Parts: sequence; structure tokens; C-alpha cells
Amino acid sequence: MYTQAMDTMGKDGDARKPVRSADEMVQEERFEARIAAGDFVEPKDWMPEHYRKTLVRQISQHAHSEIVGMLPEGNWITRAPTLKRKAILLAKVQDEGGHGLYLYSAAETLGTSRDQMLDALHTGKAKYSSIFNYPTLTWADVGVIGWLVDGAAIMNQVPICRCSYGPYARAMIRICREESFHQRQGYESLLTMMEKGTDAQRSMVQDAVNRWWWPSIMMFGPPDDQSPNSAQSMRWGIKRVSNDELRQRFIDASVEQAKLLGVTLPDPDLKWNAERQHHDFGKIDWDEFWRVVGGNGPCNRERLAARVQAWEDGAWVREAALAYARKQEPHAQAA
Ligand code: BYC
Repeated sequence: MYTQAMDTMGKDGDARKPVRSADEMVQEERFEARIAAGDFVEPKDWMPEHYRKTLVRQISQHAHSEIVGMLPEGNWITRAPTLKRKAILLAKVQDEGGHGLYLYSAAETLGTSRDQMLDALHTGKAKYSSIFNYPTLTWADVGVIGWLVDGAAIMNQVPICRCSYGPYARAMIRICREESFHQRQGYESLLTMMEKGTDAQRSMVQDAVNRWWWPSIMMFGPPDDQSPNSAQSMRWGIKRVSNDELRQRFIDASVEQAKLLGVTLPDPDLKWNAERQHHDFGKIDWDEFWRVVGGNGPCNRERLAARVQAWEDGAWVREAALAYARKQEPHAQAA
């Protein structure tokens, strides 16, 4: 996500903003009209450079989140309590890998190679979701990730199925279907522990909820008035619903689910506001959020080191695939 370069591109008052030709201005007007009409933009269509860069930033960050997101839960595959839970968890973690691949492919259609995106991740230039920098301490964390983290992901991602960029929107349709299964399996696993488990298991669930609640509501990003990318992304139909509105919808839905589950959400200020027809909630610790986004969360170093190690361990696979492709080339040309 080459963050600074992208933040400054094409903003008003930027001395480096290129002077637009008459042709470009016409193309830009046509582009804006298509966005206003709700048309999808496709890879070969003309698009403003800042639109392209915003998409590469968001889609690659999203892809990185999926593959880094495999790590906290992957940590529990060998320790799942039953064969059924192990099979479910294996399938879920594999799905996340698949989501990463659809998203890298969607970002590649914008002209950035997968190697460039992965290099940005491995060198710490690219962001990925803050949530995956927290540790999974007990088996209940796996259920809570399904319920809250995948639940937050769905809330954020369903509107992206209507994103103005076609390949991203289409990738999100399949991803959302799979995320829905992920959320249900998490909730069902927690419900089983709450209804049929021991007191120790019930307190394990409550402890996991206490640790994941605040990081989950931070996933939606900074408040709207401190979100530098929101206004333009909303105008371009990349984002359809604002960070704060999605966060509020998620909180409202989670309160009801927590009641059914029999757990307490760790926020003494959480209460129904009849006038707003929404739940009020306590102050979010944005210092913690920015610390984690800035690389100083509990597991940032461990997560990045695991991804770099996986990349290095996979070098022989990439070399073998390239050697095989080179070997096949003369046959392909002859055919
Ligand atoms: N963590 O202007 P803003 C999953 C950054 S995968 C880290 O509001 P934007 C799952 C933001 O990038 C879930 N950074 O930005 C996988 C920006 O910095 P840059 C991932 C964050 O883009 C496996 C700066 O803060 N979902 O669910 O308009 C297992 C200012 O923010 C975060 C997606 O990626 C964060 N939480 O809005 C289980 C969805 N929030 O880039 C589950 C797609 C903000 O300017 N992405 N930042 O340097 C989006 O919807 C939007 O990019 C966001 C942020 C709402 C996340």
C-alpha cells in the first residue's frame, strides 16, 4: 500500500498534481458519469490514477488481511478439541487463503503484480487488518473470532459487493457467502460451550469476549471525521457505507447475539438509546488502534515474521513452477 505516496496523489493543492489535458478531462467526466449511473468499472476501462491507486491500496490490504488472518486460527488446528471442530477449522483457514488469492487476482487487474504487493507486506510498507495482531490464547478465541471478527468482516464486506470496481465486487460476493459460514460456525461453537459446557468453559468464553470485543469494533477503521480516505472512496462508490455507520450496525447486532449466548459485552456504557434507536457505547481507545496499526501490537512482529518465513520456505515451489513453465514453452509455441 505504499501509503504516503498514495495519500498525496492527486489531492487538491498538491504541487505534483499533473496538469490534465482536455482529453483527460473529458474521460474523467465520462468516468464520473458512469459512477453516478451505478455502472461497474472494468479493468480495461479508463480510470483516474487516484481511483486505481486507492483500489490497489484497499484490495491489497484486504488480501494481506486474509492471509495474515490465517495465522491466529491456524495456530489451533492441531489442538482443536474434536475431529469435527478440526475439520471445520481446516476448511475455514483454507477459505481465508482462497479469499486472499481472489483478492490478489482482483488487484492484479489494476496493473500491480503480486510480487510487488507481497514485497510491500513483507517489508512492512503495506497495512493489514489490526485485528490479526492479537493472540489466540484459548480454544474459545477461535469461536469468538468466528462470531465477532468474521461478523465484523461481513458487516463491512457486504456493501463492497456493490463496489464500483467490477472484479472487486464480484470477488466479494463469493467471499461473503463463505464468511457467513465462518461466522455461524464460530457462534455455534460458542453456544455449545455456553449451553453444554462446564463453568470453566463458560468463563473461558467470557474471557475471550472480553479480550476481542474492543479490537473487533476497531476493525471498521477510524471515526469518519478522522478517516482521510473515506470521502473520496464514498464518492467513487468504492466504499458504500461509512466506518462509523458500519460499526454502529455491528454493535447493535452483536448486543442481541450476546444476550442469546449468555455473555456480557465488556462495555459498561453500552445501552439502548430510544431516541437514536441505536445502542450508545463507551469510548474506543484509538491510541491502542494506532499503536497496533503502526506495528506495535502484541503480535505484529510474530505475524510478519511468519509470512516472511512462509515466502522463503516456498521459494523452491516458485522456482520449480517457473522452470516447468519454461520447459513447456517450446511445446506451446509448436502447437
Ligand atoms: N487495520 O481512511 P481510512 C477478515 C488504515 S479480513 C489496519 O478509514 P479506508 C478475515 C487505512 O488503511 C478483514 N489499518 O481507510 C480474514 C488507512 O491507512 P492507509 C479485512 C486500518 O481504506 C481472515 C488509515 O487507517 N477487511 O475479515 O477508507 C480470518 C485511515 O483509515 C484499519 C478489509 O480489508 C484496520 N482495522 O477504510 C477472519 C475490508 N482501518 O491505507 C476474518 C476492505 C483503517 O491510507 N477494506 N486502517 O495508509 C475496507 O473496507 C477499508 O479499507 C477500511 C478502512 C474500512 C478497513
